[in-house]
Amino acid sequence: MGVLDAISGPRDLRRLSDDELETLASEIRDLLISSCAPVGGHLGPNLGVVELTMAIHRTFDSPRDRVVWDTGHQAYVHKMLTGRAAQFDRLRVEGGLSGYPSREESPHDLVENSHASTALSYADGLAKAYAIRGEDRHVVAVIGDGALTGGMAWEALNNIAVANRSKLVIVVNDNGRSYTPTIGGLTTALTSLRTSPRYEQVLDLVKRRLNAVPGVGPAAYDALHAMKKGLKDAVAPQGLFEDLGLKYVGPVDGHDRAAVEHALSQAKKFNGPVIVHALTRKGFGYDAAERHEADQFHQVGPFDPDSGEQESKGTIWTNAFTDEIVRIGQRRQDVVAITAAMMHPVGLHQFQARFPERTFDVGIAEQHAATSAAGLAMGGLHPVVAIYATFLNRAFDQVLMDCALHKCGVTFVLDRAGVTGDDGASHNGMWDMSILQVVPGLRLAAPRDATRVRELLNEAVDVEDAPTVLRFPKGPPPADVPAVDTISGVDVLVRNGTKDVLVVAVGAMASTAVEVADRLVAQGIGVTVVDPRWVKPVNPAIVDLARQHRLVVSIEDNGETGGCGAVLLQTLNAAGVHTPFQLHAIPQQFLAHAKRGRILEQIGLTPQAIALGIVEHITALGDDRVGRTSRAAVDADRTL
Ligand SMILES: Cc1ncc(C[n+]2csc(CCOP(=O)(O)OP(=O)(O)O)c2C)c(N)n1
Repeated sequence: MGVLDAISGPRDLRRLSDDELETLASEIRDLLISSCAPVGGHLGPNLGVVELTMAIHRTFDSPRDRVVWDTGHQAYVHKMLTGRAAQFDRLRVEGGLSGYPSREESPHDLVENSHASTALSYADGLAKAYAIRGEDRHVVAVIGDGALTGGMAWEALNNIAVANRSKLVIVVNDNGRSYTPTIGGLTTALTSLRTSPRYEQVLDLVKRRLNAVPGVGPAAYDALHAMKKGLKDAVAPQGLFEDLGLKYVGPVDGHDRAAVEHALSQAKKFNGPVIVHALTRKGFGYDAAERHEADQFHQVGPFDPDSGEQESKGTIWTNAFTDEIVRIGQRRQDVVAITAAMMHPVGLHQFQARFPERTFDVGIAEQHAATSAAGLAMGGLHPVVAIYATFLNRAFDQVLMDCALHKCGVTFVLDRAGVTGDDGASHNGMWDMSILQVVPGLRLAAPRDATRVRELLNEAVDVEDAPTVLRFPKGPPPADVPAVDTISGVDVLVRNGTKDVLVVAVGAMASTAVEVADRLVAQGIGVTVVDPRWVKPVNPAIVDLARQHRLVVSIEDNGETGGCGAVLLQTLNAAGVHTPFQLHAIPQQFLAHAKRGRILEQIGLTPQAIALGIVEHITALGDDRVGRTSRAAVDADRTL
């Protein structure tokens, strides 16, 4: 039996010897590697926080003291130390452990958000609540240097700096990287703090002397702090956090557990907000991860644990964007690209390699990305902002007021739209087409295949007087779905028999719609399938087509409320077209993690379920075709 097997909660850590703790760290690393190998996950960040997490749980008393993980992707070790190590064989699989903290799993988990840069605000609120309620509890927020580039983190720091009663310890886990190296002035400042050995040596000396004095507490700490401030001015003049008025301990070697514990204990004794600056290495202890240049296994797919070789993802939707944006960049000198700390995942790396001066990594700062893009557009360029669909939520007001109100020609490219699956509720890109519907003037395109990604991207960057958006899903694109006809910009994908059902397929749901059509045609139902390509604004050709059919069906991989189907229905009503309508979309719920295909099955976004729904609806419509359609419904039950 290993040391980890005997850990049922953080308190068990306290009785371990130094040797046992070292063994534990290596067992944790082995389990991280073996459990990520088959399913992938955030291996690199977790390898980097093994000692840090052990130190936190030895110093604080979770769940009474609260530990808030920013983003939450680095909480695997925390899960192992809070009694869940045995469940790691079911990490990130349906019904198994989530890849993020999960309140359902454990009272040690609190924030399961996964959108970055929120931990300090949660922690600020928690610590204030405990102070007001007179509860003697500490709050520990762990935030990476990447997440620290997000605006919310700075809004929180501004408030925390004056929250003197807050028993709040902010651990800055500084590995110098988001996916790729973190960029910006903040990083430069952190680097200066990190690389001032003289400062550290002297500080260590001071600390040791102080600790030799019995009863180290706030007073001694203050003395230390005052001395440190003087030193800092001499050797680290940028004093990032202290200039904000925040107490600062560090930098400390985040892989030296004892040193981290020492720093955390100092911070804990202070009983006010303190920053502990820990230096770590992403992927630490696993050669393949440490050597991996693109992201040090930040988010790895399935891989061979011995060689570290990753399974090929094959062709994904993103690849079409990657190629086409380079082509556009060659032909248009005014096109510039922005990523929010995700150069490779959103496919901008080749554009960056070709046009480094026209590529901006703004850090985890989607709001800034959007408004900076507005500025770039006002300055005569055409920015392409490539982000994951779920993270656009962050920048809604910036898209609305800063881009759209000012009629700025900015193109947003939303990757991982629709159901993404494995990463759970907060990563599904199921909100974008609803929130964007309310933006006046904005044009939204949903490509159905890789060819349409290229086509629509070119059309989007030609729009100079309004924001444009392109959204496409995770994973491999379907084989191209050819059009049999085009009506005023609307592609007709299937036209078969009588005009019974008009299926309006949004983006990636087009190939599903074509399969639906096959099933309906087999039942003797006439179907037209169209792909509007541009789904906002609604193309008047769709209104005309809807008038000519007996049932309109819309299919989209976006939330059902306020999405394309809902707006189409509203548009039809306004035009006096009262053709019966059936909407297929994602139910407006937070979806638990599972494979994308499984979730689509569960929510009924499969060809079989949609076809069945249509047959039932057509049957219920009755009239002169009742005989035929009821027969169809019976057949459908049997064969669909
Ligand atoms: C708002 C938002 N944008 C983008 C992401 C995607 N993302 C997840 S982790 C990460 C990098 C985080 O870097 P850091 O905070 O330094 O943590 P590390 O993995 O280095 O420990 C990014 C960009 C996100 N989770 N949230």
